[in-house]
Amino acid sequence: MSSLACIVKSGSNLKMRDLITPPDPYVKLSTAPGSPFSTSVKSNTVNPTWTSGNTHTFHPYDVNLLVEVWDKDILSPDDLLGSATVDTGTIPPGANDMTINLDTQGSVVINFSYF
Ligand SMILES: [Ca+2]
Repeated sequence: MSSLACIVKSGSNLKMRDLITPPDPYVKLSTAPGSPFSTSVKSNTVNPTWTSGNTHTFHPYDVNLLVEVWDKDILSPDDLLGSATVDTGTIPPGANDMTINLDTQGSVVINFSYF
């Protein structure tokens, strides 16, 4: 059984929850059999880029990978900015950057590689 490495690279045009304050986004990845993983938090941006704290390996059985983008908040619960589902069975072999459109607005780029 192969493993699937996921590197969350960036987000683009993420949803603003109000007109003034950009979100503090982080990306959460989860599969039904596996433990969820969250990237580090980026402050005050709708176009985050991750260079660390952004890599996780799953052991999928052709499962759906749930991709969620959350806004970190200090004084209230975090808010969901958008989500998408990726069928890991459709990811081709090799290292692939995939642009994943969220159900609200914006997208995230994740590099997937089976090994
Ligand atoms: Ca926030």
